[in-house]
Amino acid sequence: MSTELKEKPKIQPKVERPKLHKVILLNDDYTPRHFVVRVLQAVFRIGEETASRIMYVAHTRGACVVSVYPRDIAESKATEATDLAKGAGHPLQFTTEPEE
Ligand code: TYC
Repeated sequence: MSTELKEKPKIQPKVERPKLHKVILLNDDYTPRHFVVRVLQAVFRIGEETASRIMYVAHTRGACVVSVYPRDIAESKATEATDLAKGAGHPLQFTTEPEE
């Protein structure tokens, strides 16, 4: 009988990390810029300078990624921000999509 030590095959459990989802701010022609900045600050807990930069990118390019989160958090933040704007009579929209 061989006493040779055989290396055990390493079993790697295949656990896929759930994809993060992007929250995307969409531009529109009506929502005042300062309101967009305020919503970003309130819902995404970011400073005025960062919020202004994100708002300006969406304003000039049509859309801007605000942040990434696990799917349920991304969706609830997008809904919260869109509803906040709707409640104030603005058409501001946020969407989500999975990261590549
Ligand atoms: N385009 C808007 C305006 O000129 C401002 C705005 C910026 C609206 C970014 C939405 O995601 C947005 N008043």
